[in-house]
Amino acid sequence: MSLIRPSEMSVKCIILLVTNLLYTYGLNKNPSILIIGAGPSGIAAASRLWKNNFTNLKILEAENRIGGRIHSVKFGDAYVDLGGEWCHGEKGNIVFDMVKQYDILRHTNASIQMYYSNGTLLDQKIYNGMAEFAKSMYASLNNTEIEEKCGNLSSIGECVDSQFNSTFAELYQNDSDLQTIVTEAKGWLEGYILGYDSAFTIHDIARKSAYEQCEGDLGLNWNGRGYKTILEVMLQQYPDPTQSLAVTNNIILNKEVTRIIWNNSANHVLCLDNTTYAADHVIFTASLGVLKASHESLFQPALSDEMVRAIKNIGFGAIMKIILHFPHTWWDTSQPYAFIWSAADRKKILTEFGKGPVRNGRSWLTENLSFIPAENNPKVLIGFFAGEMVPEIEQESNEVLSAGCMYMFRKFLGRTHNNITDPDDIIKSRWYSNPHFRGTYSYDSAKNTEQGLQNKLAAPLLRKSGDPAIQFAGEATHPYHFSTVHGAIESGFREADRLIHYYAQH
Ligand SMILES: Cc1cc2nc3c(=O)[nH]c(=O)nc-3n(C[C@H](O)[C@H](O)[C@H](O)COP(=O)(O)OP(=O)(O)OC[C@H]3O[C@@H](n4cnc5c(N)ncnc54)[C@H](O)[C@@H]3O)c2cc1C
Ligand SMILES: *[C@@H]1O[C@H](CO)[C@@H](O)[C@H](O)[C@H]1NC(C)=O
Ligand SMILES: *[C@@H]1O[C@H](CO)[C@@H](O)[C@H](O)[C@H]1NC(C)=O
Ligand SMILES: *[C@@H]1O[C@H](CO)[C@@H](O)[C@H](O)[C@H]1NC(C)=O
Ligand SMILES: *[C@@H]1O[C@H](CO)[C@@H](O)[C@H](O)[C@H]1NC(C)=O
Ligand SMILES: *[C@@H]1O[C@H](CO)[C@@H](O)[C@H](O)[C@H]1NC(C)=O
Ligand SMILES: *[C@@H]1O[C@H](CO)[C@@H](O)[C@H](O)[C@H]1NC(C)=O
Ligand SMILES: *[C@@H]1O[C@H](CO)[C@@H](O)[C@H](O)[C@H]1NC(C)=O
Ligand SMILES: *[C@@H]1O[C@H](CO)[C@@H](O)[C@H](O)[C@H]1NC(C)=O
Ligand SMILES: *[C@@H]1O[C@H](CO)[C@@H](O)[C@H](O)[C@H]1NC(C)=O
Ligand SMILES: *[C@@H]1O[C@H](CO)[C@@H](O)[C@H](O)[C@H]1NC(C)=O
Ligand SMILES: CC(=O)N[C@H]1CO[C@H](CO)[C@@H](O)[C@@H]1O
Repeated sequence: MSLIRPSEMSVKCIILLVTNLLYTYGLNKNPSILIIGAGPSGIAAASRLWKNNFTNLKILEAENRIGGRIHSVKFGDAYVDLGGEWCHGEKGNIVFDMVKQYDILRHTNASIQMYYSNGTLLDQKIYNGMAEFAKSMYASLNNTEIEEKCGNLSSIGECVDSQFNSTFAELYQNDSDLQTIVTEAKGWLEGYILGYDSAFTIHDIARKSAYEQCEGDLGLNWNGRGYKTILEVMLQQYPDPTQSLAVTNNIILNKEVTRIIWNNSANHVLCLDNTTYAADHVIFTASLGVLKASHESLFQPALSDEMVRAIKNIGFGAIMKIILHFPHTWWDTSQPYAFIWSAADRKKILTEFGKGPVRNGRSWLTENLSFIPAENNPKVLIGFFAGEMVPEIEQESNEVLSAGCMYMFRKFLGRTHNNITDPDDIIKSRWYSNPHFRGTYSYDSAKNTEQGLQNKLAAPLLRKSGDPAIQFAGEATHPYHFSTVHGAIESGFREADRLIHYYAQH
């Protein structure tokens, strides 16, 4: 029998390994972590934890793809985005910072050409006046004149209603044609505002919001690569795919979580397919829409009253995109289009084009529409709808949607554009009806008077030991960048850092 003495070398190795583990995990353990949702916040949290050697990690995703409300689809010559599309700002924007070295982002031409339903191009000053007016409605812009008039009003809608006529009457006092058109364009203006906040009505959008814009260009586009690029950057698949983080192997798709049970020692996660997972920590990232619909069944024990109040009182609505591909380009690809219905043409639709949703005598085709040319994708137009009819428009067939868009293009653009042809392909978003989202992004609601609701939504559920049991990330948990991809990513990093710091101290 011979005693094998370990070599000096391997002893050193073992000591090094043990020290390393102790150093990295303090308690000499690699805690088990479940991240629920593989949208930008979940991917951000997973990638940061992974790079910090927290490898006992799984991501459970209900959809059959990663990305969540980032959904870039190859369509035509490039990628288009059914969800998040633009990087909003440069300074203090984590998305901008992560990709600036790669020179991908491009400026978007935001100068909209407005067409009137009699087929004429309207003077640029109408759009400029509308955009200026829309901006002035937000209290954060400190417009003293508007503040004097709207200072006591809680919603953007009330301020628009009270200021619209007088503002434009003054602006266009010598031009009754312009005054008529502007009055008819009020609905479009509402839709323009709804697009920023994804509410169903501007009467629910708070004038005073905690949202903070990043300085710089608010409409940077991905030049046909899609917003998915930011996921590839976080997962180190871009620019060099061979550097891909192995955490991608730990993403489990088609895995809808139905219940999260926790106590002072453990978390237990149940899924729709009856599988179960145990974990030391859970990071929950599903949308505020999912929380509104299911928080009662999702969490055991129930969430605190304070948290439930935040879930109820932060706003969550929906916008919609209809994306059309044509056999050839018949429009001007350099700028977006907006369509203003005359009161007479608005009435005519119901007899001229009777298909699709109608509410209170209004056709879905008058619901706040704009079309923008897709970048690097000359045969594709992206249409935006906003307002209370979005849930119904989502349900409509592609045939009706495409016929409706064509009816509109011919009416507004027929006089000025040649060769308008029917599309040969169409895709559309369905964020509201998808139970894994139930809408598009969060906003500060005019009905709410409490400050800092986003922070209440972000508060982790702690064990008696102070150990975080359930953490919350996602755009709606960001105190001032909510509703955006950069906000979602910052919230994911925040929750990863919470665990990293916790284990550095314990
Ligand atoms: C139409 C549209 C346009 C937008 N435009 C912009 C824009 O131009 N710029 C911008 O910055 N932002 C934009 N946004 C907002 C931005 O896309 C979102 O703020 C961001 O993607 C949210 O990321 P998240 O990780 O918080 O949530 P999500 O992306 O929703 O990720 C959460 C994930 O959780 C999954 N999930 C849900 N329930 C469960 C469950 N029970 N079990 C397991 N998984 C579950 C979901 O499938 C999803 O993948 C837009 C969004 C939409 C929809
Ligand atoms: C992760 O572990 C590796 C090797 O075990 C080590 O070299 C590295 O420094 C660790 N990273 C961090 C962030 O702790
Ligand atoms: C359309 O309406 C505008 C505004 O009233 C008017 O200036 C223009 O001449 C009209 N165009 C046609 C073709 O009727
Ligand atoms: C508006 O005023 C507030 C408080 O005085 C200030 O913090 C903020 O920077 C101002 N915003 C703008 C856009 O000037
Ligand atoms: C706003 O409310 C205050 C206090 O109730 C009142 O004094 C002031 O006149 C109101 N201002 C406007 C513009 O209504
Ligand atoms: C603004 O003008 C429209 C149309 O002329 C009218 O119906 C509405 O009552 C006016 N609103 C206000 C607040 O004066
Ligand atoms: C309207 O016309 C009057 C008289 O011609 C002129 O003094 C005024 O400046 C004009 N207003 C605008 C907004 O153009
Ligand atoms: C805590 O939850 C775990 C997992 O569901 C369970 O096994 C354990 O018995 C629970 N502990 C207490 C004290 O309830
Ligand atoms: C899960 O379990 C329930 C109750 O036992 C059963 O009705 C259901 O069919 C199961 N679902 C799957 C996907 O196995
Ligand atoms: C942007 O739009 C304006 C006017 O709407 C147009 O004159 C200009 O050429 C466009 N710029 C680019 C870069 O396409
Ligand atoms: C537009 O139509 C005319 C006549 O049919 C044709 O000669 C021309 O090539 C078409 N242009 C495009 C861009 O398809
Ligand atoms: C042009 C138009 O119909 N605009 C509508 C936009 O959406 C709001 C809210 O649903 C409606 O009130 C407007 O009429």
